[in-house]
Amino acid sequence: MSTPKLEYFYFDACPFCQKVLRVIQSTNIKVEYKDIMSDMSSLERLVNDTGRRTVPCLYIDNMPMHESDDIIHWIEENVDKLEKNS
Ligand SMILES: N[C@@H](CCC(=O)N[C@@H](CS)C(=O)NCC(=O)O)C(=O)O
Repeated sequence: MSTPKLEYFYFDACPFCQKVLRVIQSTNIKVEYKDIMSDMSSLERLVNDTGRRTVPCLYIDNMPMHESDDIIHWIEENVDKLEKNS
């Protein structure tokens, strides 16, 4: 089975995003970063898909997940099957 594609929507000054980022970095999982402050197409996609501009949001195979604690919990539960950076 292939590993899920992960896209991480965030902006730098968001403390909830930083909390999730620390887990992304410590687990070394591979994500595509989507900075909604510098990339308007990512912001538009987030708003179109979720009706909100709230971050952090982790897209798991194109399914958006909000809430930093839920995202961290999901990463910790699934870390063994996620692709890592080389
Ligand atoms: N309970 C949420 C809080 C997320 C949150 O408040 N994010 C702020 C940035 S720090 C935000 O995106 N605010 C803009 C909005 O919700 O429209 C979490 O833990 O992820």
